[in-house]
Amino acid sequence: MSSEISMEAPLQAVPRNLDVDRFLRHHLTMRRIRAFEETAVSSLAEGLVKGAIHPSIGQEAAAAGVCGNMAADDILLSTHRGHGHTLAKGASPEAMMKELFGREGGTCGGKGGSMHIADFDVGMLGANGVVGANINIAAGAAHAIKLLGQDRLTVCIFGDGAVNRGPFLEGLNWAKVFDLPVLFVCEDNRYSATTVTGSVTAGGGPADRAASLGLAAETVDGNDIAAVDAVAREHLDAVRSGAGPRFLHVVTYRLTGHTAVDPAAYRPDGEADAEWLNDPIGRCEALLTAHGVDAARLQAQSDRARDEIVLAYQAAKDAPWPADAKAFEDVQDLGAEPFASYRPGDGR
Ligand SMILES: Cc1ncc(C[n+]2csc(CCOP(=O)(O)OP(=O)(O)O)c2C)c(N)n1
Ligand SMILES: [Mg+2]
Repeated sequence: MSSEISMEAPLQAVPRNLDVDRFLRHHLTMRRIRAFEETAVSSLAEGLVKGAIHPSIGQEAAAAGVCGNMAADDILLSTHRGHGHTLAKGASPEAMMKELFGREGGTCGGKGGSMHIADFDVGMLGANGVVGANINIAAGAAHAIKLLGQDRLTVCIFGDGAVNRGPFLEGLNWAKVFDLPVLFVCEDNRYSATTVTGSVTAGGGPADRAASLGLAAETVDGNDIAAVDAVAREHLDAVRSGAGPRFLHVVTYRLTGHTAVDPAAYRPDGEADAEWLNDPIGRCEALLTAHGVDAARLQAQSDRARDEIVLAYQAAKDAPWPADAKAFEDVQDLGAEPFASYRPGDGR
């Protein structure tokens, strides 16, 4: 596996009048996500990451194109594969790396880890380890926005596996019945852990299911940053202007295993190698090159992203462990057993 750019990456139809600065920003976001996750994977091997991590390597255009178009006070719900979404929404890579390492200064004080990263300061309500559970939380957040009469929206990103769970029906139905300001985004990497999702999904797929509930739904090539950017903006604008819930089916591919330690031996030989030619970062770089951006500029952006993540890694590694007493902060029902009789340091 390599994240080197293939200069043979297929060129998408080159849009005229490309806003180069806009796509340089998307490129930097994708490079930051890639660097963050490659560093997280190597840090896991070093024993620094506590718990599992689920890389989104290969899926960065979905994060950049959707979350990069959200307003600062819009609300985001993500999944177990949420580093990219969280970074693109504006969370600090240093605080996120500390969170992965379980250290003080992590976005959740080191108590959440990768699968429960939340950063309310940037409107990121949480990653979620329960497949599909974020869909109903997103409907609730959108309902709150509507009841409060606020001018913001909710984006809920979930995987293709989530469309086969009950909350998909419950959350989309609720959102449509109450005309809530929420954009549902199915980030379809074609696998649900070790299962090819299409082999266990009846009917026409995610967009058809959403359309059956009356949501305007669109499918887009999720490795084409120009397409994701355009379609996400259109749907976010519509939701923001009061059109009710909408649905995006973003088709991409998971270039790594399900977790960082999964060799993905269940895949057909050569499948992932072929998909590396469709790497969204390579395609974005080809797009920018076709619009006159020189290789040195792209390399400078990659170096900048890499340097930033090296600093985040070092800061996380040097950060202290949280004080024992912090384990009892932000915990509900402190008066109930086992907490009532438990004191920091007990039983260790
Ligand atoms: C309710 C529930 N069932 C099963 C699992 C175990 N599990 C973790 S990730 C995963 C696959 C999810 O696939 P998808 O929604 O496509 O997300 P992806 O991992 O591809 O990003 C499963 C089955 C879980 N976390 N939650
Ligand atoms: Mg999937």
